[in-house]
Amino acid sequence: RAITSLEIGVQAPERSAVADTGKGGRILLVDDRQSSYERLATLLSAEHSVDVEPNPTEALFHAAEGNYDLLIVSLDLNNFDGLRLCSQARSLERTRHVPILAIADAESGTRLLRGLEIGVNDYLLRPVDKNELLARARTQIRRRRYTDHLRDNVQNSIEMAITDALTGLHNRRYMESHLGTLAEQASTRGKPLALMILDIDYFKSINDNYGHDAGDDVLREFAVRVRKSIRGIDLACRYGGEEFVIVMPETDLHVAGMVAERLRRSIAGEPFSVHKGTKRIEVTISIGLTTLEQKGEAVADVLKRADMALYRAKHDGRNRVVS
Ligand code: GH3
Ligand code: MG
Ligand code: MG
Ligand code: MG
Repeated sequence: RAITSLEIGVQAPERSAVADTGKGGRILLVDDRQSSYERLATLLSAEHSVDVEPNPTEALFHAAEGNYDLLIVSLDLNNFDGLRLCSQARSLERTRHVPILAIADAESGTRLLRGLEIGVNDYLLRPVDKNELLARARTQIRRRRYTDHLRDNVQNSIEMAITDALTGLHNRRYMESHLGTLAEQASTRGKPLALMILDIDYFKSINDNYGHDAGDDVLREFAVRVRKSIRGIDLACRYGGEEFVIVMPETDLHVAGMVAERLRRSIAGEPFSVHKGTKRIEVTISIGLTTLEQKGEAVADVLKRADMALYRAKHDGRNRVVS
């Protein structure tokens, strides 16, 4: 059954423009008494866009799907316990952060107290006063937007701290903080772990001949091709200037050798576009490959072995995989 939509009045304005007013929110009103929800929806729609859902089971579904800024729940629903909806909304990942404003009869003191205990953010007693309703709704919506904003900022900071800005791959710090864990997991589970170091051949001459920007273009396009060649559980990072490390859990030397060879060919086989596609240049890479040799082996030793293999790949003529 489709949601009862009482979108009376204004459309929700642009989010950024109203971030500090608490107006223009999307509200889901859960109430099964027509006289009550019609009045509340009409009052709220002076500032917000309002959907009404009389059935709490349906309401939970809509709340999870609908990206609401606020749930307003009547605690004196006829056919269902509004408290149960509130507690379910608090436990679902998709609705956990959506504020809840409860509406209750003056006699519902115990239920209200219980509601506040399970995470209802604020409440109003009937008969609901228009200005108080709008003020409390705005406060909750404003707070929600602010905490969303903070959460986004924290998320962005974390991503920036572990990502290489030029290529979008993980950075060296992230790789170094995870390699130990991956090696331990491989050891305890008795699974192989492969690691390769990739280095672009004569990269300095790309910079010298075509400019630093062209060098950056090559690094970016290189990262795109790396991403296409690896699985989701593999860890690819930019280890240094034009040096990359790929860690492949549950991968033995034979399979890793095939992946490395495929990657080498994907680089050498298709020239790289630089200077906005006006110029194409041939690029090759050398790869040093190794695997975790014994349980509990130090990751520094694994890296050293891969680096020695890379050195031999360079020495033997570049554009090759050595293990
Ligand atoms: P080899 O085949 O032995 O690896 O030779 P190479 O020229 O690739 O190696 P070398 O280590 O001599 O040069 C690497 C160059 O990479 C030097 C440095 O200026 C350049 N480089 C490092 N980081 C960046 C970057 O972010 N952008 C660009 N464009 N160049 C970079
Ligand atoms: Mg070098
Ligand atoms: Mg190089
Ligand atoms: Mg290098």
